[in-house]
Amino acid sequence: MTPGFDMGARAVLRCDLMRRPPFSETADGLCRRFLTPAHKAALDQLSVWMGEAGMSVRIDAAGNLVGRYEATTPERPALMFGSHIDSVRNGGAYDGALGVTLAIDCVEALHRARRRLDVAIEIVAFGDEEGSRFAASMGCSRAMAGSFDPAMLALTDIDGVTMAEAFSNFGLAPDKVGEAARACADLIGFIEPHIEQGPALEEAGLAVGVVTAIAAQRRIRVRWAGRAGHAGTTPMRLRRDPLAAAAEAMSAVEAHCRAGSHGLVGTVGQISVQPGAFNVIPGAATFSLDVRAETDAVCDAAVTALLDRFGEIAEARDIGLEIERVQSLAASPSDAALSAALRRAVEATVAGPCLSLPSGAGHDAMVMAGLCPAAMLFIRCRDGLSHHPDEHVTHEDAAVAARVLLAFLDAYEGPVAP
Ligand code: HGY
Ligand code: MN
Ligand code: MN
Repeated sequence: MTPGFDMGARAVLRCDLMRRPPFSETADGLCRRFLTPAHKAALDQLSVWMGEAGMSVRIDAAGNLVGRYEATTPERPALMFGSHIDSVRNGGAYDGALGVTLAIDCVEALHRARRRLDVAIEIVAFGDEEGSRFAASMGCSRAMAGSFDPAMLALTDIDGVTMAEAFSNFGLAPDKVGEAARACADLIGFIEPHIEQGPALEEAGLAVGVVTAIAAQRRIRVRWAGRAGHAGTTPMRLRRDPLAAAAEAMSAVEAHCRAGSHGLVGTVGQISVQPGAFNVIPGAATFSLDVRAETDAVCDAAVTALLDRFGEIAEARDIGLEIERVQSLAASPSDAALSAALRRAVEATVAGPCLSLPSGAGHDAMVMAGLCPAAMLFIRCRDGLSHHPDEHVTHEDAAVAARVLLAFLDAYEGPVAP
């Protein structure tokens, strides 16, 4: 099928366009947080592109953009494609957004060829996957999957704005977010095209691969409370320094996870210190802990071991310790039938076998798996780098991914109803 535009390459260029204001809150590096004007601008732009692809569009009660390309007969259940369009601070242009722009390229190719399938096609742009504005993540796919926790509405951003206020400011009723939930009968399956954000495809010399499972993920906030004091007059033997305790704990995270298996990783990405003055011994220190592994059992065993170690450190240093479990995402195996169909599409598109690989990164697909069968197509990214301005995808790899998605649709012989 020759759609008359460079499928895949255009998807990359559209992500490049959206890495700058007004689609980014900052000019130096992409920052597109949930329910901000940058998010709104991205929704408006994607709505235009979806409309050009022959889709009807709507914003659901959770702020998700949902495009729909009707089947040969109206009101058929849909195969849904998509990903998130929010970003981490100083993030890359393709993490999430490429999954949406690639899907739009594919639908536009069908539209230009005046083709319709027995199933409808929907494309979703989830507004909050990263949790870069409010602490818990995946709020939008949770709303669509019917698992949104209203307690999230009380979370505040760095400026003290609650998620509820952010919804209201965006023109959405916070008490109606749950209305975004879809019925199982609406969706046959969810396919998330996404950059790999890791080195496996590049090491294998492959443009695309199919995800076997998404890692279990635990997010925990760890607070250490000591006693502030004068940096010059307080002897070391009399100190109860919470930052020193936190530093010992952070080293323990690295050592434990380095020695782990089953893809165990542990990350301290945020740390804050009070009062944070040059000449004051800290009174309090707080850090974030992100622990992941291929299975829930390995992930939970690591969390237990680390929290026990933190307790030992706190006791030995006479430091207060408070543990706040922020989020827990279960390991999510991909749907076997959808993944097999994706693998067939890959093998029909590129010479050679299709690589199947796990995802250490979390994705909306792990939440959507609670609503319908879910699978993921990974696209190679340079050096496996992501969550970084130098995140890079080649036009050629994106074109391969677009052809795979079209081959998947072309050959789709699955159920036309869930
Ligand atoms: O943190 C993650 O794995 C994803 O990028 N939100
Ligand atoms: Mn991400
Ligand atoms: Mn992502």
